[in-house]
Amino acid sequence: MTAAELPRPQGPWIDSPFFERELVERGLTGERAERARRFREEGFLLLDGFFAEALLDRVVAEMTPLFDPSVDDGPRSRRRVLDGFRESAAIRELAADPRLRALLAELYGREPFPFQTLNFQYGSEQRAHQDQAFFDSYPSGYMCGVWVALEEITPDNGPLFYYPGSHRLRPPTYDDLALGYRNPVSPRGFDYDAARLPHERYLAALLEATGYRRVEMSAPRGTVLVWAAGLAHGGSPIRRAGATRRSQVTHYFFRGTSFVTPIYSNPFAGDLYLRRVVDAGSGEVVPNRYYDLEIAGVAENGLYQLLWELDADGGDRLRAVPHSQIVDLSKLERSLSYRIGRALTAPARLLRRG
Ligand SMILES: O=C(O)CCC(=O)C(=O)O
Repeated sequence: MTAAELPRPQGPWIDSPFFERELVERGLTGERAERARRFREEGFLLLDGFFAEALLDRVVAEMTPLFDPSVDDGPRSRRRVLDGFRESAAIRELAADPRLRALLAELYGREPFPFQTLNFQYGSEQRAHQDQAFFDSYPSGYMCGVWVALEEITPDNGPLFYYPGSHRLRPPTYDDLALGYRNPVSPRGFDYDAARLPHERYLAALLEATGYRRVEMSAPRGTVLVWAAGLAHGGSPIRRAGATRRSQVTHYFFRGTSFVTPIYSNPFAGDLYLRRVVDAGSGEVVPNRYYDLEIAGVAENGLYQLLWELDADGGDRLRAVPHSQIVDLSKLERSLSYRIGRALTAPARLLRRG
């Protein structure tokens, strides 16, 4: 079979059933081939001494004033700072590091970009979860996390833990969790977080049933852990009260894909939670794409339905319509203007039918 005939299913090449052939065609040998094979099989990579000490020092100095000691937990609290890249050049520099992006580009075969940063002052103590339930792409799998130790991680300051190989467990969708349907235009409201806890409970049971090994990561300052979207991971308990555990997590998507939150979506009913994402390095909005089509209309994170359209020249277009624009017919039918309009146009409808 010639190279052109090699089947190329969509999705990261490291997950391809033709992985060994892909390695050859991409010219990856020796340590680079080994690295790709390890990442494919275990779902994570450890890199020592990847960043210069001076940059780690700057990140610590610039993140420290961004924590809010008056809030115990949340996006901007005593523990964590969400998207500190907006204020801090050092956080941005770490997130957009060109050597790191080159490594991710080699592993995934697409151009990565950082879209979210999380800086921690204390261990997160988060239960095991898979980022892929909350951040995935279409085609699936073009997402990863990069965790950097900004100080030494010991068994007592809330080390990160992960389950090697668990990236192969497909994260449960909302419907897999059998939580019942949700109507996004219902006045009863839409609880986005309804599946967070069930997801964690399901994953805990699944990890126990499948027997994956839990690894707690003690590591020197500067250690980098790259995790695949599906790798189950979380934060261990802080066993020494008050101990700090400074770290930065950067989440990456890859260009040329769409950015989705599967656990908020309902593919059967056509409800897709799409994300409007910004490249944390350049500040530029990165469009959602399906093949070579840019999906128009994703003005903010939210639930959308996708509509096919033709432009004036007969060209294909795909548009995301937010649920806020989807007409609530029951409300419309009750409105006085609708009923007057219907009454006025009734003779015309009768004539058409006749
Ligand atoms: O740093 C930690 O303890 C966990 C961070 C994490 O789970 C995440 O960012 O997805």
